[in-house]
Parts: sequence; structure tokens; C-alpha cells
Amino acid sequence: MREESILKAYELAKEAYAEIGVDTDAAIEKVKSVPVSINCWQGDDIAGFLFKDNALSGGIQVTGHYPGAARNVDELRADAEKAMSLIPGTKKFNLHAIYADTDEKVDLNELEPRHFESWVQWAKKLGIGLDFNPTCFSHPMADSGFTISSADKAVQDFWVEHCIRSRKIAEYFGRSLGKQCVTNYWFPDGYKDTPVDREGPRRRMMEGLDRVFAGEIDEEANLNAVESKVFGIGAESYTVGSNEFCMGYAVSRGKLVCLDAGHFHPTEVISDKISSVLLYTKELLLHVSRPVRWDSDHVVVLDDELQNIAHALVRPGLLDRTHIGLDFFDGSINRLAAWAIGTRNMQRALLIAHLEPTADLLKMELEGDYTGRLAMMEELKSYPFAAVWDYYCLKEGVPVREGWLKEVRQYEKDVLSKRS
Ligand code: RNT
Ligand code: ZN
Repeated sequence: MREESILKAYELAKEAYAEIGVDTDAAIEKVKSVPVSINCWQGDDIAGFLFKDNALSGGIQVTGHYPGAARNVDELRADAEKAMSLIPGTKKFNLHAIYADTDEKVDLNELEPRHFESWVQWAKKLGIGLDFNPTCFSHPMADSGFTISSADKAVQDFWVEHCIRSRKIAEYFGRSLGKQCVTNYWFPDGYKDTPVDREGPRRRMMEGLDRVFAGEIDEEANLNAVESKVFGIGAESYTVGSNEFCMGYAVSRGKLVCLDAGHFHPTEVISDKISSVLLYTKELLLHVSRPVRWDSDHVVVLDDELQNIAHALVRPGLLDRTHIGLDFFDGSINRLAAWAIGTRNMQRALLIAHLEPTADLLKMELEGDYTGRLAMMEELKSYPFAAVWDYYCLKEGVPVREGWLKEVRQYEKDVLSKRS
């Protein structure tokens, strides 16, 4: 496709949007500055590097055996760099504790910032920020199904220590990169079958988290979020870190909530939760994902819910108080392609949301002109946003349209296919 035709299409699109008072150049500039945090764990099926033999646990599952998963830190970084070169805009990289880069035999409750030094060097080189997560699963100390809410003091202490250390690592990221690091705490804790005591584990989780967050926190460097879940495999009857638990904890402790798109009942959507949560918390973390019938963590596509999430952030001006993280993992397709598809879609949804005459729509709504509101919202769906997106990619120096796929295929041929 010729550059000239992209530019021509953009000029026409620009005119069409200008007629309804939308400035396409301004929309591009805004979207470009919104960081999207890419989850490292899509690159290697959440294996990490610390415990190569540990099976994935905690009720999350990666399915598929597409060849070429990253086997070590160098491969993961190379893959991520390649994927990032296919995605426009501001990127962050989201690490889990098990991705520590060290030759030492070190357990989760012994991790230190120095075990992540090479990640900081890498992020510096790329000019990106890092986010972080304690890994409270895939470990023998999580085998009982409980971590920080365990009634076994030794188990609880282990996870409290791991989380404290994770917080310090995150602080180190934030300070050394000059870019705030958001740490997300998710615990798989729960019962497969009906519990007698629903209160005790929640009280222990609350007390455990209070120990994690005791002492000085440098919020300029590190923000902390708690992620709820409705249920997980193996914890069908009772999940300790429910929505009410996390919302209550975050509000009462000045923390962030993390809303994961797959962590609610199937007809509940996080796009309708954002505006409520942010009335009561300073900031918000999102795990943008795509649940198919359950919390399946499919690659994010440009569906109605993704668009609604973007609208929920952009229309009321909540983007500045929201940290957008991705959380999907698919081992059945090329993993770089998964990164590119999901992240480009997030960016695309944000762009579409910025290409809207929101003030006019709002005026209609307040005046009770629901006819006009529906008419305009539907017409906007076929406005030429694709021409703006193509132009944005061209301008950013990343492949236009499916051009990125050719690069992924080449990389597969040159690099991934050589991995056994
Ligand atoms: C699990 C949570 C959690 C994980 C990652 C790997 O259901 O969504 O966010 O996906 O921490
Ligand atoms: Zn999540």
C-alpha cells in the first residue's frame, strides 16, 4: 500500500471529522501519550525464569502449544522488542516476580531489586516504564490453595514477605526509571467447595495486606492495586479476594483497585464499573482481557466492550487517573502476534474514543434528545477512523494495517522456528 494513498485517505478523514468538530491531529497526539502496559507473561505462557519446573497453578490456564515460546530472559526481551516495534504509542512492560533475571537460587521471599537490575537497564534502553506483580501462585507454598490468607502462619508470612519485597522492587523500578511503577496484587486464594468460614480468610487477607503496606510508601515511584476475582478453577465456591473485599480494602487504605475484564459474572462488564470506582479511589488499574465464557484471557479484540472501556475512560476524562494494563495469554497462536493484536486493539479503541464529538453528544443527552444521541452514536461507527489509525501508524513508523504480520512471520522464520 502506497504512502501517498494513506495520506490522501487521512486528509479526507480529517475533513469528515472536522465537519463534526473533531480534530484528528489532536486525537492522535492524545492517544500517543497514553501508556499501555504490555503483560510479559504472554511471551512464555507465564513460565517465568525462577522455577522452570513449577507447573502453572492458581486456577489460571494457558492453552495451546504454538512453537517458539521464549525460553529465557534474552529471548523474551528480543520477542517483546520486536512486538513493541509493531505497536504505536507509549508502552510499558509488566513483569511478574518470577521473571527475575538471576543465576542465584533465590526464593520469592528473598527477591531483591538487584535481581531485576538487567530489566531496568533494558527498560532504560527502550525508554519505557515497568510495572510489577508479586507471583502468588505456581509455587509449593501456594499448594494449599491459600497464600496471604492462609491460616498457617508460616505460609502467610512467606507471602507477606514476598509481597513486601515485590513492593520494594517496584519502588526501585519507579525511582530508577523516573516512571511510576504500578504493582498489582492478585491472590488465587479460595475453596473448591462450600466453606464453613467465609470471614476468617478475608480477615487474614486484610491483615496480611496491611502488613505488606506498612511503613513508608513512595507513591511517586510506586502505586499499589488489589485485583478481585469472582471465582477461579479450583476455587469455584469461594474466592477470598472478591470484588467487595478489594473495593473495600482499596477505599479504606487509599489503594487502587484493579478491574480485570474477566473477573466478574459473564453479563457484568468493567466498562460500567470504572466510573463508580473512580468516585472513591484516587486512581485505577485495568487488566484489559477478553473472557470467552469464563476468565479465559483470550487476546483482546476490538469488540464492543473494549470500545466501551475506552469510552468510559475518555468521555469523562478519567484516562489520567487510570493505568491500562493488558492481561491475556494465548499459547495457541504466535505469541508476538498475540501481543501485537491485543495491544494495537487497545490503542485503536482509545483512538476511536478520541474521535468523538463528546460535548455535542452530552448536550443531546442532557436535553433529552435521545433520538439524536442514538443516531449520532450509530453514524460515528462508520466514520473513517481506519484512515486516521493508518496515518497514525505511518507517522509513528510502525507497520500500517496487516503489514506487521509479515514482520512477525519473518521473525518466526528467522528466530522462533529455531527454538526447540
Ligand atoms: C488471574 C489474574 C492475574 C493474572 C496475572 C498473571 O486471574 O487475572 O492478573 O492473570 O497476574
Ligand atoms: Zn488480571
